[in-house]
Amino acid sequence: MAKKALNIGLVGYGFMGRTHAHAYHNAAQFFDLPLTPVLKAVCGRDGAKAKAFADNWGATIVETDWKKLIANKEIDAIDIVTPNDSHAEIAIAAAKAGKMVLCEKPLSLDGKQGLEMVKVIEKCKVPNTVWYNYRRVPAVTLAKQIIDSGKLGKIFHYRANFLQDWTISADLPQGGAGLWRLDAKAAGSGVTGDLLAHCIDTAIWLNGPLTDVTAMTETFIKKRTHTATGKVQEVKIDDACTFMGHFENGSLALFESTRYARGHKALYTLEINGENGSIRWDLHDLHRLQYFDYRDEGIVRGWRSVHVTDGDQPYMKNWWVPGLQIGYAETFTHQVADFIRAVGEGKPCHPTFRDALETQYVCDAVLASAKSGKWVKCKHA
Ligand code: SOE
Repeated sequence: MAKKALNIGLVGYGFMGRTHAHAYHNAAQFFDLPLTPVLKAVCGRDGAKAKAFADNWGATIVETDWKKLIANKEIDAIDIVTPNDSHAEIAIAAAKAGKMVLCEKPLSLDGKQGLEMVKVIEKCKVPNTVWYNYRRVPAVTLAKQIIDSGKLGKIFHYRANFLQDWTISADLPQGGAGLWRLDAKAAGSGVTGDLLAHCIDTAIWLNGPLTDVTAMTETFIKKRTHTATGKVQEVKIDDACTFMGHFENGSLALFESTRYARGHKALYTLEINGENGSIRWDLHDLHRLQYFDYRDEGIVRGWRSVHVTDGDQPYMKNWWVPGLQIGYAETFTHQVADFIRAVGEGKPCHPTFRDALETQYVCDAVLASAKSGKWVKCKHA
């Protein structure tokens, strides 16, 4: 018997919109879900572009006003893939209208705004999640299982990098499609909210809360033409950010992100070192987990490169036969599948808005420390 549909209204149709649309298309084909996700509507300011996107992905409703989309009774869930400065208004209105809300990361411009969103979403008791997709790379989920099993023992270090190189040209304007990430008004911050937020979300998930941080940021290109005004304006985002900190479990944190690491496109790497072992992961080789166990017999002790494609490894029994890998797109499919299962079971789908607020608070502390030059304590969600 055909399963009941869960109708999605997508607000925004850029790069992230495509990743989500693709996931709605294949989640029910690969995972046994209690409801079938259906990308029913697409909303965007440019009606022609929204229609082209909708036609491409089989959505039948096109809107240019997200308020109308939210008011539409056929829509069960609102998925927000707009620039960061509109997440709060749309998410709050959607929750108040009783819709489920899926929000692209980062949750908000800052912790203050994020807290407002969490209050409303929890008061309205609507299912919610934030798309920190890297948790759902099978190798990263496997890292979580290994850490939680206690195999690494006491944790000493957690380090992560997210390196890119796409903003090195001084000719690149700030603002507008794709480039809103360079405009502090639209983005809230630079690499801290865009890239380090991913690293922080994964770190908290794998290693628990951060307590305090000391950071430095740099804006290498101080002025850029703004797409909206055509004028040369000050750049207010952080182009690069490095921070150190402490985790509640006593381990030390070391994080770095930049859009000025020539040669690196999206190099997210993480490493965790415990008393018995270590784990290392790299987005450019995302289906492998590097694992070292000190307790191995001495003559064969060394780093193992685990090819995470086997049916008993996270998510993989739903895909191909062992040895054949999946990629970036499927992390979004996993999030859709997990969200719909959670809805079916009446359970939260992590990261929830509240989980994402914890990340937002760390970002706030990082930016405050970079400004003051002092250690800053992290608030907790
Ligand atoms: C920025 O280039 C970006 O697209 C981020 O916004 C995404 O969250 C990250 O996953 C890849 O890089």
